[in-house]
Amino acid sequence: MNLGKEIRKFFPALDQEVNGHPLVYLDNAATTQKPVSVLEALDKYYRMDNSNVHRGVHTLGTRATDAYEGAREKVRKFINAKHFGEVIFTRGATTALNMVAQGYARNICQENDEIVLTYMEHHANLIPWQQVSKYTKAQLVYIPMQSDGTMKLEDIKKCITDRTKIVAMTHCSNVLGTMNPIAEVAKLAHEKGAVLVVDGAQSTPHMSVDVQALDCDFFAIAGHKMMGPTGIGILYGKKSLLEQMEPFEFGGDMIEYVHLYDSTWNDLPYKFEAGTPIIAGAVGLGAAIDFLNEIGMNQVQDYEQRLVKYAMEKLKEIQGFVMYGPKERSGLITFNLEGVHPHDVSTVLDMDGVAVRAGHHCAQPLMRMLDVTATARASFYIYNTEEEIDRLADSIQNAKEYFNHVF
Ligand code: 7TS
Repeated sequence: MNLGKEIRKFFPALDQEVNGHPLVYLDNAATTQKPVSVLEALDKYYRMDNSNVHRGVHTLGTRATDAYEGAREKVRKFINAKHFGEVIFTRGATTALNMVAQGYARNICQENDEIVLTYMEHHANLIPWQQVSKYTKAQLVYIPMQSDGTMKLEDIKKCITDRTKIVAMTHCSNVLGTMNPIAEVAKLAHEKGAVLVVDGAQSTPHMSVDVQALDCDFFAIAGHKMMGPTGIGILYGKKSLLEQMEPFEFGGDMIEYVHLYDSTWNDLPYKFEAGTPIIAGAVGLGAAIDFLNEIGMNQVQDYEQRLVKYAMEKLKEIQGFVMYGPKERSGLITFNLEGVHPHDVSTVLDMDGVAVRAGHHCAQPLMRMLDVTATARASFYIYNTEEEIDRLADSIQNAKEYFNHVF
């Protein structure tokens, strides 16, 4: 299947006009559009199979359970997890990271221990660690960052010491597009007996992820950023660590035996899936994975690399265009236009039907490092085209002229 123009027909939301112009959707790092197959999988589930899972022995209950557990197996294969029990369905990447911080790190960290972080973390992989630090008195240590938004391996190495208990790092920055060397960091962390928690929200939709090859200990995924529905995410964890980890929520399905004053927990992964799980969300995510598998993740990454390189060349020609992040990056461009507030840029772009995000992108410490309060960001996916990037460039040029004229 050809990406770009040809694949767009599978995404109904792309086929609309916004403010009198064909929509150019470039806010894929926030969330992606959904193909018909995902919409149909959700529809079919609710129309035909809707039932609770792991409970009734009736036919619909069995179908719903098969669909839910079938989706888990699709995720397991997609990220190459070793065991089925290592794939836990969560509400999103944020929940997955909070589960590790609260259920694992809070119990193993003590005063004088260190939690190593980067300046480019999304708040979802930052605030949970601040909370662990407040509770345990473990110190937060930040790895120095270069002006292009990358980190040197030697700096990473220096920060990971015998005191390090946790290294928490994004695989791919949602602002800079920096792709971090997770497999190397895993080696450094493990040499010091530390555990590596990876925020995979911005990598999993765009490249092939193999959690065994990366050798990360925990890995968080957001389903809605890879064409799945909202409200579904994944926590991957190594079995031995998940077995040590405390449940995040308590109630039905996560128990083995319940007594009046104490209870024991179910096996993995159910120990971490209290209550009625996100059944339809998992089924939708399974359909999104089928769609991505049909394309192939290497093709996805190659295509997005082509798009981002084209966009970088095109946009740098605009006078006053300031781009943040390294040359080698994932498929997004975070930028400012000299003299124009990014919210104004995105408002003018929206008038031309071009959707980009403006703001701090849930990375306030990084904004301070870049010495800005906010930026605009265009982020690409498999259905975007070079023509759309031309529209983005024209619209940014319009914004520049509009504001230069008005002020
Ligand atoms: N981690 C990273 C790197 C992210 O980019 C995001 C969301 C999350 C975690 C949280 O994911 P959630 O699904 O649990 O919310 N990032 C963005 C963004 O860049 N613009 O909107 C949401």
